[in-house]
Amino acid sequence: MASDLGLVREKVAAARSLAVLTGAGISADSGVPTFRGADGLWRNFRAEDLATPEAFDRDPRLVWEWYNWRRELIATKRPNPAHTAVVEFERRCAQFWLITQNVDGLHRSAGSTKLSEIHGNIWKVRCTVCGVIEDNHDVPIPILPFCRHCKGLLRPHIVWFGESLSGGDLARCSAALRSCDVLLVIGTSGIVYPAAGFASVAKESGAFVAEINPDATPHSGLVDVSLKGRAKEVVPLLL
Ligand code: BJW
Ligand code: ZN
Repeated sequence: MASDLGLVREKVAAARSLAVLTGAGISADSGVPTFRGADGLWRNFRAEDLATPEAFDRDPRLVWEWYNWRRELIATKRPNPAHTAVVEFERRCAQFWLITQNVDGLHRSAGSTKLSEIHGNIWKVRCTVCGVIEDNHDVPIPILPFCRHCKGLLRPHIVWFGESLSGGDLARCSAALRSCDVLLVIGTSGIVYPAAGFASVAKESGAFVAEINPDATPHSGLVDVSLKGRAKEVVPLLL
């Protein structure tokens, strides 16, 4: 681990273009539950059952109650040293891009500015009728919430299963993955597409790819180095 750590640190320091992909594991160290695994239950619901357009059409109140519960929880959480280290990577490397699957906004709170929140943001709402997207930090949000412009039903501005990611985000991420010298993959189970394919894209484009995760993942076999450990302990050591 010590020599692997040194190697990744050297690669990061020498990178002219650095990309970082994060998942729920980086926020687990701030106290935000992950989606999967032993502690990975969101109040006894599986993301696959509630995070779908069909679930929202069927029972928007239930889905909004789930999001209210999560907004209440996330509102009390703060970025941890791994989020702060990612901000420092951005400051040090001229060509930097952060791709996060997390919707909690903790990377932005920490100070990251060059990022794609590819699954959206829990602090934004979108009108199901006129499509307007607005910041909304109400905790709790009134159920059901309606658009102040057209009175249409609001939904979380989040990418649910079966929905497409934004084309702009995908293009930006693809450019970063194809051009980076180094990709750090932090705290993701690597099973939700398209993000699950991002490490392969970087690897096939010649990048050095390192994973930081306490557990093995589908990425572990393809990356150059797997650093086994918690994000808040390992990522700051890469500075
Ligand atoms: C730590 C740690 C510590 C813990 N430090 N690490 C078959 C094949 C391929 C694709 C599909 C398929 N069937 C369906 C699909 C498509 C589907 C998909 O991928 N499904 C898979 C489940 C198979 N994908 C989609 O639908 C996407 N859209 C799309 O592809 O459009 C085109 C299309 C549509 C339909 C069919 C085919 C193509 C959209 C995906 C949107 C996902 N959104 C969610 C929910 C958002 C809801 C919300 O948050 O409110 O986003 S799913 C959920 O998983 C959430 C996460 O961002 C995402 C990834 O999870 P993540 O971050 O990896 O978390 P965990 O919990 O899984 O893992 C945590 C990790 O941290 C673990 O490894 C721990 O070990 C580690 N860890 N402590 C470091 N301290
Ligand atoms: Zn509207």
